[in-house]
Amino acid sequence: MKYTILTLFPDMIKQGLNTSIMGKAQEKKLIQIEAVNIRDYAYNKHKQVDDYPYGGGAGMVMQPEPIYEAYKSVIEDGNKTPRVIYLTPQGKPFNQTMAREFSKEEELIFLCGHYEGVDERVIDRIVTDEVSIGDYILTGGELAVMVMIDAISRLIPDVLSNETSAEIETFDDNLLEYPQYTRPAVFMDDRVPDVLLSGHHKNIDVWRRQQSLIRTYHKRPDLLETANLTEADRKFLDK
Ligand code: 6GU
Repeated sequence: MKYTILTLFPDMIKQGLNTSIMGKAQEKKLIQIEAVNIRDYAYNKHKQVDDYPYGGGAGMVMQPEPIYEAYKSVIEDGNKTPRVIYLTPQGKPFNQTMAREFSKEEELIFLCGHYEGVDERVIDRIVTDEVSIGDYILTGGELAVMVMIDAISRLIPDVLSNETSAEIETFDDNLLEYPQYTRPAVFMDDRVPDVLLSGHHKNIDVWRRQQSLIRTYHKRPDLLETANLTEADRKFLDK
């Protein structure tokens, strides 16, 4: 997967994704991250990339030309152009289903806005997807891009090791994950549930499924509306 990020703060992206699993994934060439500085495509000698909003009002608006030029610099000639994701609180809420869908692409371009926004005309021309990472306002799209790249990349084959596999986890059936325990078996008089020490794999699976259901019911009941529930799950929840 190749990610190209159009941003005013390329170092923020580079540094933020240089460590841990994202750093390893880059070393192993499973993902490639290119951060393009929009300011390099500024039109005037002061390297200015924003201006006052037409019609007045607070703040500054990012001008269309530098963004368009930055975009053109990364687009190769050909009939298939990559999706261009604009990070904005007005976008479609990002979730695991979207992460899975994006992870199947060969290349993604992200546009990070700043200030009060981006001139609408360049959004109309280059953006294919508008995405938000939640109902709150960030100062810029950079943190949101890092969140998306992390969530997408861990679904790409071989980015996670077997030990950290993404095969079974929270949201796979739209349910939260069951609780986990490790040694010691007793911590401050609190014992690990007996079933987990029993070695009885069938019982462990049943217990874990029930824990997932209980947790989801208490912490995120909204998820149960669209969860993949079996007949046994429904019986258990009815009790
Ligand atoms: Cl994607 N961008 C910005 N600037 N703020 C946000 C956001 C994105 N998602 C939530 N708040």
